[in-house]
Amino acid sequence: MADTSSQSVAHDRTLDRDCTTLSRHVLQELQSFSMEAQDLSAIMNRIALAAKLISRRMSRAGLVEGALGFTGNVNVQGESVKKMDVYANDVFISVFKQSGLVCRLASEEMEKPYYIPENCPIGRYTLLYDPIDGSSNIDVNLNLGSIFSIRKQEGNDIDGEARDLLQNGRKQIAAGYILYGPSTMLVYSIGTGVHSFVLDPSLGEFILSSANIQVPEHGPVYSTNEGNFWQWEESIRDYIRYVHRHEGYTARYSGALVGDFHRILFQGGVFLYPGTLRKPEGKLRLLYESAPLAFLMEQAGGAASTGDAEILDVLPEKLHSRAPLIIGSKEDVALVKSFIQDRARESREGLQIAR
Ligand code: P6P
Repeated sequence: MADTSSQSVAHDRTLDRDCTTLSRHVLQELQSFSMEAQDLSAIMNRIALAAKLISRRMSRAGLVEGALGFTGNVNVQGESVKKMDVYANDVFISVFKQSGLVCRLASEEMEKPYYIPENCPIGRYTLLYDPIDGSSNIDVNLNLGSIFSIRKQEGNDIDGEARDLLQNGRKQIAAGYILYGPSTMLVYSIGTGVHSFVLDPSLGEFILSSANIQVPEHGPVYSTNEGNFWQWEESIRDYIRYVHRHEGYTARYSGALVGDFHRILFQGGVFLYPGTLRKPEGKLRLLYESAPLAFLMEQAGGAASTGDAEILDVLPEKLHSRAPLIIGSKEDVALVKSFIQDRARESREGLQIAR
């Protein structure tokens, strides 16, 4: 007969929490043991393994050969590739080998999708990912992330061009990120809310830490690289001048999207990477950076916009398409958009709104 004393109940709760691993949580959320539910649970479990492998290498980066610094190559984005970028990219490929789950992987680091032979065509899932987001932080031991998105393959992709991926973000069936910070956290959604897990190194498991995270309607943080001020549209400058002149705002910018996003998810506010003179479409990639984070933010009750359209409605023209990103609390995203709309109305009607 189980002891029902309060101490024992508390013990049971702690035990149950320690057993709420990522793979179990997926099945709990789906309330199903169907093949599809089992597939998704298995996919998340393998993503967790990738996170553990990357986290382990990062935690010893200063001590092991070949972990820090550049490879000397430039990727399809025109960015210098870090050794950790390559390692993390390969980790995500390796964890899905012999899985029968994921046939294709589309990565920031690879010009074309990678096909895992033994998993095609049986594997009907595609992983889209940024293996290391914010890799400029690795050499100075600051927070980094990995971003992932899961889609189901549509059609047979005969020519290997993966054209079925060029659909909007509402086609995602799961999305999330790993934050490599003081602790390693994994945050994900399969469309039933946003949930966070913390890696317990003593167990080697990600354990549920927060369920059904809701972003505050408004928050004090605005997160952007103000060094680009001279390259921005007037509307964005209007917004920045507004937060400079009004109390209650604070600037936070880490150089790694995942860390800035994570702060806003929990504390509220807005992250923006607008278009610039050099990059009118902005810097962030739609399919494996903005769309997965927009999926999460909408699930958490927030908003994600290009300034003109919701991120999840944007159709990518190609695998590595970029889009301006304004993401965070509903009120704060709306405030940024109001400056964009004011300027648009002004130019349409030849007005000069007093500021
Ligand atoms: P900038 C990292 O390279 C990244 O893709 C995001 O993680 C980050 O938010 C952004 O670029 C930083 O770009 O131009 O401010 O250095």
